[in-house]
Amino acid sequence: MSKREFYLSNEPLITNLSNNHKDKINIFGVPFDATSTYRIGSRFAPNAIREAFQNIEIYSKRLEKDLENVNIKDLGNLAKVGDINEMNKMVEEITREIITDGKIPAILGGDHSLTNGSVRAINNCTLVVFDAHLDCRDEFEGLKLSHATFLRRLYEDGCISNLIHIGTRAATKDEWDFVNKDDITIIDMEKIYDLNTGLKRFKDTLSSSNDIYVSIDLDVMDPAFAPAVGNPEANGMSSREILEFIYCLDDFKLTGFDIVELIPTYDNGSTSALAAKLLSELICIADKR
Ligand SMILES: [Mn+2]
Repeated sequence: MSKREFYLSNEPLITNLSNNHKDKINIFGVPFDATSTYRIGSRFAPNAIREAFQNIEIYSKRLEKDLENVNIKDLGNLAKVGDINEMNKMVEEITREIITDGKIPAILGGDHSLTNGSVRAINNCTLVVFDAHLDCRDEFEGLKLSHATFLRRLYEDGCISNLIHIGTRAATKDEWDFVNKDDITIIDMEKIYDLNTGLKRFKDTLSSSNDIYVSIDLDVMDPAFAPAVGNPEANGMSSREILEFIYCLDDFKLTGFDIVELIPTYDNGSTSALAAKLLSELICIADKR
């Protein structure tokens, strides 16, 4: 091995931590925030999450798994585009390639609209969304497709067999009416005031699920835990609460996941540290598959 190979790294990429085995988890970033309607800057989040990830402990005591022994391949960031349809098309195609190769996509946003691309690459998935907002508006500020409407588009297009929405607390009357359906489970904030009841409801709903895709909008968190998000909403989840929900996934088959809506310019470090922790625990769970 040359000194160049030995001493230099290709940071900020999270690279293969061990080259002895084939990679299983494929990370890519989507530096796209063109549909953000309040604070902008989530385009800078993929590299901020990578940097935080490289500075946390990656042995999971809870899951008894050491990420030092998991083969993670970081594919880098999506080419910069300003058009949501173009971004969605690229994200869908990349996600489909990763899944067809038998690997698990771990996507770092970007604003939440990227999920409109990734979920379309999976047939009939169970979609688990952590988000303060329902993102089920019919249109928002003149856009039919944006980070505030994409979930309605996915549902209307029949891309989801089952939707579980967790941490919900901010939506219009029209959106609350829209999600009152048999194949949509809403575990809103009031349903997790008693955490064990909320977790049981989550596990019961998951038990009939096949391919599970998890999308975490960091604004599901209380702003005290994660202040650096695009649209902060009071009365959200604590770090402990979201992690307990994530650990429920350990018994199920995880097909892919994304973490979105971090705005590094508003961060004191706490939001990216949480994003990195969620990334590391989700990789542990995905690698078990
Ligand atoms: Mn949101």
